[in-house]
Amino acid sequence: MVEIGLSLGSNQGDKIANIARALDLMHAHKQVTITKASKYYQTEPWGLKDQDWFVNICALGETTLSPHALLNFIKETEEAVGRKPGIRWGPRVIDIDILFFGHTELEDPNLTLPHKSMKERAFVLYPLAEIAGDFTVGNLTVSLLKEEIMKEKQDITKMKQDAWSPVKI
Ligand code: PH2
Ligand code: MG
Ligand code: MG
Repeated sequence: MVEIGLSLGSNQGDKIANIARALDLMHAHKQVTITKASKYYQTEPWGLKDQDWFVNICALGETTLSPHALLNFIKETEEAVGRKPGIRWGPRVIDIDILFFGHTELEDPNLTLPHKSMKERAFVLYPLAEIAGDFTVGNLTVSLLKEEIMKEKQDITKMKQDAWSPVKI
């Protein structure tokens, strides 16, 4: 078992339902357990500004899959939730990114671990700090990285909706 960290986001359709469906599908896989999800956050678009706001969360889990097998399963899950090919940083029904895979460091054309841009993204660090503040990326904790990014005043609002919670059947 390896501990994994995920970032999920949606800015099309029923954003919360899309994220919850993705978590349900991942949790239903025999070799994946989603152990904890953050609350939902309403976040301003990052990268490509002229699009609808996003809902983002982070989740923690465990898997016996390899990093690339997990990535393939994530692509299948995104398709099952309704993702269509689109432009980089553009609107999407669902996006699931692997933030970390234990402390594995890996870089190839399909996958970089830990996630390359997570330190620059408030929409990742706010929800991640809620559930994994003590996790270290490089030699810095997620809490500290969040403190740093807070200075940039990106618009991130925690929503009232209850967090997704795991029910394994
Ligand atoms: N995802 C992107 C590009 N920009 N902005 C926010 N707020 N949230 C996202 O999940 C997001 C984004 C591409 O993956
Ligand atoms: Mg992404
Ligand atoms: Mg992605």
